[in-house]
Amino acid sequence: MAKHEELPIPIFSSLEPVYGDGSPLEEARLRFEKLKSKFLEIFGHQPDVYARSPGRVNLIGEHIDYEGYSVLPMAIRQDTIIAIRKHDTGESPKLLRIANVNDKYTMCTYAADPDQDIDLKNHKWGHYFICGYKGYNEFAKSKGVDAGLPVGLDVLVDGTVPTGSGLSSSAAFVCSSTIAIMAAFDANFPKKEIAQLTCECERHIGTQSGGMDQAISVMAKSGFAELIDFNPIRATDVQLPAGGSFVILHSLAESQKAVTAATNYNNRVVECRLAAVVLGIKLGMKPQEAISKVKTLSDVEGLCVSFASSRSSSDPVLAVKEFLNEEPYTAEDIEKITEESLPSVFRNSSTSLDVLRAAKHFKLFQRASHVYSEAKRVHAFKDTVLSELSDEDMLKRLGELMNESHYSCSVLYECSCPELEELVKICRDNGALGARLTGAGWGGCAVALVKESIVPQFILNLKVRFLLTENIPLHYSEKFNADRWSLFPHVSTMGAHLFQESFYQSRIEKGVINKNDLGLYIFASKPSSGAAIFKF
Ligand code: NG1
Repeated sequence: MAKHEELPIPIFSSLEPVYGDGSPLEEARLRFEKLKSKFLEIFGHQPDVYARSPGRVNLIGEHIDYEGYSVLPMAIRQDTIIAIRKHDTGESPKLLRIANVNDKYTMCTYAADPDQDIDLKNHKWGHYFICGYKGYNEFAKSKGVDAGLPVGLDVLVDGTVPTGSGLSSSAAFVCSSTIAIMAAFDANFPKKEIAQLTCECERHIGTQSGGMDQAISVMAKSGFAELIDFNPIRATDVQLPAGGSFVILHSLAESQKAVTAATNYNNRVVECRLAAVVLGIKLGMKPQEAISKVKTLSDVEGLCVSFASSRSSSDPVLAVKEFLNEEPYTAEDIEKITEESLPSVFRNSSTSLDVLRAAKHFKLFQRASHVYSEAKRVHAFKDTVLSELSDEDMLKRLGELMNESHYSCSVLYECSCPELEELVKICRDNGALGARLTGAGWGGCAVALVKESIVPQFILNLKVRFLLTENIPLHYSEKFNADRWSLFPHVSTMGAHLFQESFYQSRIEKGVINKNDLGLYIFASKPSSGAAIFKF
């Protein structure tokens, strides 16, 4: 039997295989009906075909996919659905018209030229579709096949993955776009090839994306998290232990990955490359050789491990401690080691040159320590799941690994933010076995591992309850206004306590979110299925 990743994207003629039954199916039916009628209303035609691809939550393995290390995400039920119609080849003008069911996103129109550059300085939501359009063309070329472009396309998008949340709305959009375009051309390929192609084409948006999000969005299987390996891309099913549930919580700080790339996401990619090159040189490579051969920290792991073995260890972090300074490096410090200027080292990557222009210094020790230790935690997580431990002990250990991961992201990789720190702490205070930021960070979501039996209470506490924190004098409680007290009748008899507002309640009161939308910001998720094509 062909391996899962060798199979093409499944094509369904009904929604059940993806959305199951009950309310998720009903909700999906309504979305597809709306998509179809709105498509007709906007474009005056029926769509030819539909594609969907889900968002994901990364359980562990943050900021290591672009360093070549395995990660462990699962798909969530929120997804992006695309309806598409290919124009006849003679039809002109040849345009890509990309509309959205959400009025917040106004229609974007592009020429149908697959070689067009994406205007990175002028970020538009439709750019993500162009990534897929360019990607399909590049992929067809690489296979020596005629992509049949340029051709005009009418496109309508409906996404339910919250944007800027670290749940990969961008990959859900790029993957569903690419698959919809392929389906419109009656093309289909093995999932692992589509995962690779979508990872590469999302880079047209300007982030030096690692590949995890596209891989899980394309290859996910209902009921399983996946261990994703790279080079080549491979997915291994991971059955999560019974009795635990993953709760996803939005910090309400938006993480604008594409806009902040030069100081955040791409900055870390560049710092890791520099850390790897410096380690390579310190461990015996000639500077020129290191610059030309070493792209990621995984490229020098072997050298680091050999060094560690001289100290009876196999931990690459030992080499980091020995050869990298904890103090941040200036560009000049690094150039003394590389014997080449940094703009010259990165001359082929304009997004890396943007990073160099924006950076004051480079924290090589901290970034490398995070990457090597996080890569180990991913395997520890998978080994724990496969171990003989009782479910209870297993969940406890997984929670610990998630907490360690968060600490490393926060302190060594510095990709957290005050809102995520607050949220992670509140999750732990409310009984989560572990909690961590998920995705790129700098805003977006946290994921908490919570015993299934307390999930409803956990969610309720975070949504609406005031938390009892400590005994304090009565006059503090009088600061709360009478209306709010009346929501909590039991409190009036407990005047001598400080009640801290729940994370979300306080934001509702400040008008940051609407209380009717709370379900979008905090929810439990089971592993969902991957990308699909629908032909009805
Ligand atoms: P988000 O921001 O959650 O979509 C990004 C990258 C991933 C990975 C994580 C950090 C893209 C599309 N995704 O995820 O590849 O590097 O950050 O682990 O750039």
